[in-house]
Amino acid sequence: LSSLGFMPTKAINGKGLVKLNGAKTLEDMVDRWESFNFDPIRESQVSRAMTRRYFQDLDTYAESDIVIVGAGSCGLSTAYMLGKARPDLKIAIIEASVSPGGGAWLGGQLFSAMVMRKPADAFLSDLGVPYEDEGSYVVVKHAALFTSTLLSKVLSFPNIKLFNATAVEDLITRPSDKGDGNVRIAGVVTNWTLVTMHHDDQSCMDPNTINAPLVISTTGHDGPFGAFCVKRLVSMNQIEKLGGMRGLDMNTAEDAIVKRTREVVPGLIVGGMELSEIDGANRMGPTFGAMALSGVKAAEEALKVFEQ
Ligand code: AHZ
Repeated sequence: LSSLGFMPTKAINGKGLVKLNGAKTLEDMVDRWESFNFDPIRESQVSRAMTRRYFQDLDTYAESDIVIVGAGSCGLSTAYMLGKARPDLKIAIIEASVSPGGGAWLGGQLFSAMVMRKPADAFLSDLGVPYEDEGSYVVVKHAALFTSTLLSKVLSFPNIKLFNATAVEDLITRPSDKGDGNVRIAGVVTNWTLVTMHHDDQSCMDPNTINAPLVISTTGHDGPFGAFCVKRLVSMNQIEKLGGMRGLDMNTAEDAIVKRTREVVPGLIVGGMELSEIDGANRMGPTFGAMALSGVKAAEEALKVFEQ
């Protein structure tokens, strides 16, 4: 078996505990395919195994400490830093698409390799993603290696739940503590993305909510689902207007995005390319260092809120 490159595995029982007694290893299966069979199951067990956990998660995360909107490279980097630093915080990630990863998982893979300018190599080293050093920048051999490693780490944190195929369609607000007519953000309104996309031709589709003292928005630049939270801030009169993303300039864009990662209104931190819309910053195209480091900074800003 080892010649096939398999290592003996440990089975995981229904409670998520490692169970060694009586569990088959891959070695047990070799050359025994004639007598092979799976343990029996009833279809409803599969349904219940999935839905019980999903609805338990909806219940658990209805009150979260932090909601991250968008599971692109910035949102996932933010989640990774927060998951490492604060295993005590309940963190929900809401991703409109079925597939997490945002642009890093989509266009980022078209030429396979992913470029990160230094000093973002520090993030890759922390994550354990190998790269080639090209002097002022580094190259990961495939963008999918970056995103899948980041995702696997994020999803392994017991205090982080990713709700994908779910869109944030509004923000929950409360009057600002200052009594100045402004608001602080106090959570998000969500819906399954397919429902969100059909508000014009279907009726009566009640959304769901998550209360949280802090929302971190990393929904990318404007598009069908992009820049969601900053656009909503304009329509609710919390910022006057958007600056609009400017043309491509890698050098100015990446510095600006990291530097401008901040709490834009009380309770709402914005990171990644969504910032380019609010501030009128340049885009950087296919270099991802600013997304990782904006995530590091967004996490740092979030930790300040919880240390107050
Ligand atoms: O599906 C979106 C994507 O996965 C998700 N999203 C957007 N609106 C949402 C909503 N509710 C839930 N209302 C929502 N999810 O947010 C994710 C954004 O990921 P992204 O990769 O687009 O943004 P990012 O800021 O993490 O990374 C930007 C990557 C880019 S774009 C770019 C350029 O155009 O020049 N360069 C880089 C590096």
